[in-house]
Amino acid sequence: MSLESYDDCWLRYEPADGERRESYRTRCENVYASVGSPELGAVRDELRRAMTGLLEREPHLWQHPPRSVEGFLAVGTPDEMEMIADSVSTDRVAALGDGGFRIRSVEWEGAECVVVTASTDRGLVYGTFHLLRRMANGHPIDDLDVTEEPANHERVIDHWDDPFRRSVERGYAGPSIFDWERLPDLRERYVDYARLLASVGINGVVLNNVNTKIPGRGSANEFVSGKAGWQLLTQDGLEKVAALASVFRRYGVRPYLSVNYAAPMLIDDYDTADPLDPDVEEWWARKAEEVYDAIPDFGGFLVKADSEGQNGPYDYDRTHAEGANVLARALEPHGGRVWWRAFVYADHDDRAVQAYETFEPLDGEFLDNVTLQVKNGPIDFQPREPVSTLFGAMDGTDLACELQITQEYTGQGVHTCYLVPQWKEVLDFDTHASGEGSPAKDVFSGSEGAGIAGVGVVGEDPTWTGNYLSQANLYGFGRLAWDPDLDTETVTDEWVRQTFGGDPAVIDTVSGILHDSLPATVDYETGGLGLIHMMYNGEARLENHYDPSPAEWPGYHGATEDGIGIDRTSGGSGYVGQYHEPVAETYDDPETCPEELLLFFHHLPWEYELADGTTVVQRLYDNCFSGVEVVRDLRERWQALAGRIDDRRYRHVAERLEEQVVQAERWRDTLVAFFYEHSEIPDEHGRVPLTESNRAVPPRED
Ligand code: GCV
Repeated sequence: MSLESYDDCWLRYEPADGERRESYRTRCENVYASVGSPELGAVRDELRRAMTGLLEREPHLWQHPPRSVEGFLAVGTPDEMEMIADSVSTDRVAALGDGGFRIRSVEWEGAECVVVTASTDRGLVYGTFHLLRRMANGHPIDDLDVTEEPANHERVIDHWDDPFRRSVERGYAGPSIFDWERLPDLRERYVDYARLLASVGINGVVLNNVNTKIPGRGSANEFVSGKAGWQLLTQDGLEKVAALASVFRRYGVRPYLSVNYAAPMLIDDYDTADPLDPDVEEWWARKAEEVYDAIPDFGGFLVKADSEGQNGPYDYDRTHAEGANVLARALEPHGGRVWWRAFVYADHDDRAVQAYETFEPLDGEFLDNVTLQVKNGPIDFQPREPVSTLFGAMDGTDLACELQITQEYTGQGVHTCYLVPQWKEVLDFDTHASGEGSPAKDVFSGSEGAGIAGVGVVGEDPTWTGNYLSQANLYGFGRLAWDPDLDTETVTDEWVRQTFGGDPAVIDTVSGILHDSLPATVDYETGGLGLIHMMYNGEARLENHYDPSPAEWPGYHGATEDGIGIDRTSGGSGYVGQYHEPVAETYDDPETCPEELLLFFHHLPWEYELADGTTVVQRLYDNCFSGVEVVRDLRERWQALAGRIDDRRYRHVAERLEEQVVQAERWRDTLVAFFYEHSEIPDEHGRVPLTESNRAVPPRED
């Protein structure tokens, strides 16, 4: 625990094992690190903290290469440090992209050294964290020869934090960590957040919610709802952002802001925000100048336009490209970027088709400093969805994949649901855009303006993430954004070892729990055949999204007495036709469509036979039941760790798994009752109970 009493997450730096510790001490007890830039200050601070933990000795920091010691760690650029220039190929280092680094074990004047080098200071930060990760994982450091560069240029966390109420939309870990009322006063927690982010390679943070206006509260001019994000664009607001930027800068993290499309009206009483109006254009240009005067390394603006009540170019009959480009022109002279979200839906019978229909025709029309940010699936972060059709459809536009780290639909701050396997599926999905072997991840790493964005998960809770095990999702997001080729097992193993130490029984158990958690959630929350939106929404604005309530959403699952699922085939909504061949053909036919997506693409009779002869309804029952069994098993596996990990963390997770079992049972009972009510086909094992308490909640009437 840090002084402010919150968790260190994966940066615990527990003492290394005896044998390993000697080797680490030889090479790292003395540190020769360059000084100067803010990033180097962060490197030195981290090394001091980490080595004190790992080596159980405070390191000695040198300003020149020490000659009286057995070995040392050197961190710096070859330009600044001759000893480093002697130890690595300077050409190779110079060729590294921004953030890339090189680590080598070398002998230098008889001393056993480790060299961490890069061509940029940010690269030194990442290289340092990489070395520390290896040490925290207990790996040897006497024979290192590592070169890494981030695959994706932009690796950003999007906070859905309301700066003035300090709440977090879809946040399950308490209030926002950003205390805007007290800013520009700084807190130690900002530094620790920046450390966590940089340690996994995140290089951007959007500080405020994309919902800059509360839906349903009238037009921009009537905006009354409580001073949301747009106020950060005023002088006072920018001073606060600049203060945060001064912390993040040391860790190579750039700040971004979500802006309301009608900002000229909200801030300066303009009577239009029409992107083609010259006064509006000038307003954005002036605003960008003000922002960059205050924060020279500002990243840019994120915009949710024409979606769920937010203002946008449609208010003026302009396209999204026209809308985005006016902001892009304003940011361009300062090196800034517009992140424009593709999350739009309205008035369409099948919401899945809309993002593609809106944006694909605009391919090539966005300026170079616009990134189109697309959610991983066509609907909305469901436990399982097919991959968005826009990936692979817009090669004239920089695309970013938006993933949701916070668990809006996957058990919120309570359920253990490890999302790395879901994200791997998205990143590895073969779009076939340029024939076989065109994985989606190549789209996000394909250019400087592309990347990966994740909806943030942290809050004031001492665990940061609400559920302790959800820290693994934040960790995994960063690691995959840096290197989407990492396999799930590697990411899991790294996180577990750094978080819980080296006890093999603990590593096996925690890794196994994480591994089995997503399939279980998919099973009890959906029945596992591609159904979506089975959750409770509640009265307008309650939007619980945690409890089960399938009857609320007939348009999303299509359950009728003759069958279930939505027909998105060529004969149905046609969504399937947005994929390249042979994906389209495969999904179009229920015989070839992968079972886990079957009911997303097809409306099928309840007694439709699956490949193994089981009927659809029976498989739905079976999956709901087995999902609960797995969660019970997860709970027991965790209970076997009593006494093997500290009591505080043990109890925290144990309590949440208890709750998850109860909640999974509610999901199961509600869903199977719902399937039974519509199909009138009993479970062949006689397990389906139908009682007043699990009868599906009736649809909302608004
Ligand atoms: C920020 C879903 C969520 C909303 C979210 C929206 C979005 O609808 O429930 O909370 O709003 O997605 O991504 O813009």
